[in-house]
Amino acid sequence: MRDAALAALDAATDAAALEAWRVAHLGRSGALTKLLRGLAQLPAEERPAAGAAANAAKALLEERLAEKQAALEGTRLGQLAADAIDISLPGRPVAPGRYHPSTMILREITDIFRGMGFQIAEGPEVEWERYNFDMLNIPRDHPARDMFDTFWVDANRDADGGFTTLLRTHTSPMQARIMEAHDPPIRVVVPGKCYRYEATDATHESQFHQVEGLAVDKGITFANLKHTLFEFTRQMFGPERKVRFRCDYFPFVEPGVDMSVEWNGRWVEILGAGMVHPNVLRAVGYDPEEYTGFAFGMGPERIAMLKYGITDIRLFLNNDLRFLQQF
Ligand code: FA5
Repeated sequence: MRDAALAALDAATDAAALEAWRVAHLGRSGALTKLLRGLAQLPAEERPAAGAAANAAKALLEERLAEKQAALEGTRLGQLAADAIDISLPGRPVAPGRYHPSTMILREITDIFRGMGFQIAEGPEVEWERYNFDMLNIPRDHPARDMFDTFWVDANRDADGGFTTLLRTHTSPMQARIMEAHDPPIRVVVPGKCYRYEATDATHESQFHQVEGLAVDKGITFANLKHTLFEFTRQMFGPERKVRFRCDYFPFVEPGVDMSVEWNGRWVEILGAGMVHPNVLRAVGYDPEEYTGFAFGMGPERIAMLKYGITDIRLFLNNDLRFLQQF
């Protein structure tokens, strides 16, 4: 019995097996315990020798169990020590995140307009053709659609099989959405991403931001537009920076202008603007005899380029940390 128990003990290699072994061989209903209890049934002269042998076996098994437990504990402690965290090691630095330059300039722009009493709204980047074009006085066959090289989205088609959804080419569709949902007075700016299918160069990307502005009320005039945009450029670039207005054409304004800022001896266009076209007001159910408004759409990346001396707009989206970490 002793030898069988010792062989079984050799085979036990973890704490659970050891405990099972203890129960089987030394436990209250284990074989050895039963044997010790049965001693009383032996003839009196055999009892001392049998008792001594059984007790010796029990002592030996207990001793071996203790040894084995200690050995096992030793390897477990060794493992724990090996796994331990060395709290004296210096930590790995976590690089702090930072804002993208487009985010920074967008916040700067919207803050300036907030200071002039404009609210901020946002709208969908996947837009209906209707808002991006039709409601802005650009019906399907209008040549001005060529101004906006469009990424169409094949999600919806009209009866003739034509696409009716697109990646918005400008933030101007939000003019129609906002006027449709609210009565005047309106004073709002809309920051957001725009997309155009065009060959990229130093001042043109196929994904860029715009900030749309819209003010509609009784008696809004071109002078209000000019004042607002001059005040904006004064705060953004400082009072010394040269800016210029020129006539420009957009189907959704009349008259239309663009505004450029001087940079290294040349003019860089930063926005288009004008008085909201009566057809646009009519399309949203406003009476153009009662209400007038101005609107503008500016390019924040262009503004950041002028402000920080960035020479190529493509730097904004090519994820070069040497560029991004300068802001
Ligand atoms: C428009 O998109 C008109 N919706 C602006 C407007 C709004 C006019 C309201 C009148 C009333 P334009 O295509 O010129 O116009 O773009 C406006 C500005 O967006 C540009 O001045 C420029 O700063 C920026 N922009 C346009 N295309 C790109 C491009 N591919 N990459 C970077 N910036 C661009």
